Amino acid sequence: MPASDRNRRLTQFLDLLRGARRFLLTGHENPDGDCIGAQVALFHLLRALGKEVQIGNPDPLGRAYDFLLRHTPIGHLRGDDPLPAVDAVVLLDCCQLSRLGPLGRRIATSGAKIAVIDHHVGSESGDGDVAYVDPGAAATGALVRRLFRECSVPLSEPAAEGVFLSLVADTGWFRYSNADHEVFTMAAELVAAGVDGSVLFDRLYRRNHPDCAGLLGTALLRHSLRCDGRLAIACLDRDYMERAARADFDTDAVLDPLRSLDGVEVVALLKERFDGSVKVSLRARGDLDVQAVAATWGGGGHRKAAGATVRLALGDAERAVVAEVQRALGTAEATRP
Ligand SMILES: [Mn+2]
Repeated sequence: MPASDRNRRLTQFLDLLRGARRFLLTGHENPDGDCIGAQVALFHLLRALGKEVQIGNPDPLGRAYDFLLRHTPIGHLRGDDPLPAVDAVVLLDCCQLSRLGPLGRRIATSGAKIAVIDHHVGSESGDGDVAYVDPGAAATGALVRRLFRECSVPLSEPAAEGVFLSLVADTGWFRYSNADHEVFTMAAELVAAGVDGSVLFDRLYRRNHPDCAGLLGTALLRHSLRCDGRLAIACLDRDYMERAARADFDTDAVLDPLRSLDGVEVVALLKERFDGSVKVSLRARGDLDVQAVAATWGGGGHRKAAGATVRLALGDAERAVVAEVQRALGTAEATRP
């Protein structure tokens, strides 16, 4: 996108931010660390600008994130809860109301202006009346950090904690290839603003339910290597997902050990949902563009991390994913013992 276009879009976005008085911040179903961290930071930016603001997500806050509540109210809007009267709804870390389930349909008919802040490819053409989008940004929280500067608002400690959560969530604690100069520069500012990374790490990952070790082990035992060892795939059925939900186990923890295997270029995690559809999460280590693979089923994301919902039974979804990854890798299928 030409720079003039980008500037025009940012100006439109800032005009809406300044013009509206009452805001609802929301995001995709099962909000992750980037989505929630960006919401927390934007909450404090808008409050500093004198706005009325509330956060209402389509799903309840995961237990790992409950420490954020000491500074920031993070609500959950059920399908039949009344929508708060607001002038603008801000979608963070996604661009389509369809990603919000029933809540999205109610927002669509509410008459509120829709603003999008996102870093996924193609989000300019989502449901936002205005959109602040940069696919080059490592996290949505990084975009909110830039908005603090645009609005000349200094970072408060609660806002800094939100941005830091976003950055670590989407860069795998600064290990992924998207951990660029901006990420490390921001991280230094956030630490200067009072964030303690090691305390945050303990709060996020070291308060797990005792069942989580067994759940991780079970999921890892279910993996298989396909496509001549270049694809690691694990399928989690509904029964497993119910047990994971009871222990609030973040199944994304399964991805990294699989990605660590020598020769593995793609990891696919398939989760059977309660409605019978299958959520496919894809991660790439090499050059393969998993966003293009996810697009086969109408999904999206980034080159190295993408997802889609597949409307097939779990076994059929597994076959479809193997076939699609195999096509993308341009290799013959060979299953290792
Ligand atoms: Mn993100």
